[in-house]
Amino acid sequence: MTKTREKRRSALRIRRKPGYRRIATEEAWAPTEMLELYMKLMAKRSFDEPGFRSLMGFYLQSPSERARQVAERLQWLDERRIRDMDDSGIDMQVLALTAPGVQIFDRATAVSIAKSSNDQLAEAVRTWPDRFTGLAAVAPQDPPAAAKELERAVLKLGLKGAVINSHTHGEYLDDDKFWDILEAAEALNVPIYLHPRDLPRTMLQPFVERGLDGAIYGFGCETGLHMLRIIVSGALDRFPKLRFIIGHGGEALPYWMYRVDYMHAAAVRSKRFASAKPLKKRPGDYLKENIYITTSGMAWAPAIMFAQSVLGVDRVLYAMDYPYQFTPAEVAAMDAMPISARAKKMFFQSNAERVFNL
Ligand code: 1DF
Ligand code: MN
Repeated sequence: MTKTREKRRSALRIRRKPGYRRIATEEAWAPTEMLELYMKLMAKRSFDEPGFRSLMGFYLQSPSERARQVAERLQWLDERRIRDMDDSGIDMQVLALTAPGVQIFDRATAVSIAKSSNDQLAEAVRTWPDRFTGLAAVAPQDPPAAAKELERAVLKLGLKGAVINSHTHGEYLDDDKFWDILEAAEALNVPIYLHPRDLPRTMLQPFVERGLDGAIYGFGCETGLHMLRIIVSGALDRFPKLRFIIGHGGEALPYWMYRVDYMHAAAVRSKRFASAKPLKKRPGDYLKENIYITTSGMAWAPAIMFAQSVLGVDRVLYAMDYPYQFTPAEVAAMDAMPISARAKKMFFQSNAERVFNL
């Protein structure tokens, strides 16, 4: 580390040896070819994906300096990224293909870009094994191919799970046509990181009218909904060992847990909602037993401590959401959280080691 970097880091009071490794678990990257394909799609007038245009149009086409920097950093899978990690006290990143990943593409393109991006990610992990690890991209557009790719990525490439960027062309993983993927993840004993993306057309309008369709609120609503759909569908009764990870403080679900449990039981009892079906456990039990949450974009001690108190300190993991929220100062704030040294090591290090089998 150069003198100025060392100074910058100490000005932020990020301790060099805090007594744990800081593992950031929702860190985004993008192959240049994929961003080029995004640009090509957006150049087509017939490409009718307003949510995607709102999101990726900003990062790839706006003159904003922040957008330009994010787009550039997404493509760094080398020393430049490691320098940012050093500056912010991050020892290791769990990398995932940025949203919406391959899920915006047609089936053939999605299958092919998932493979090539997993190969590139695995190459970076091989080069810097103590700094990078990663999750496999898969194409839900082709569930059997996605299951096979997950198997290849885990068994041959050493990746640690799958990332699925929420809906695929407006469809959700609770639909049993996607269950090849859930079955493969359970059999391989790897987690699925359910990450937000641009809203489907069916949800977009009321959010976009007030600029709420992005990470400010829309992402959380849609991804929380997706996770809850999976829970109430019974998918986790079918795949009881399957583990999901959701970011952003659990997309508000821990806060909702009491009400969801109450209302789900009431709905099943009263038969008022034909599609509310009985489950083996309460919805909140799946949240506590099948789901882990991360703190991407939610570096806020009260929310984190609340989640730890309802889910358990073993289920809440640190994430930064680099480069979208490259905020070195949050690391110092998280170091200073008023929780025990043991809980802090679990938060930054050992939960991630266990969940991702590092
Ligand atoms: C944003 C946020 C974009 C997250 C992301 O991927 C993303 C954003 C396109 O702020 O526009 O992953 N996020 O996870 O909060
Ligand atoms: Mn993210």
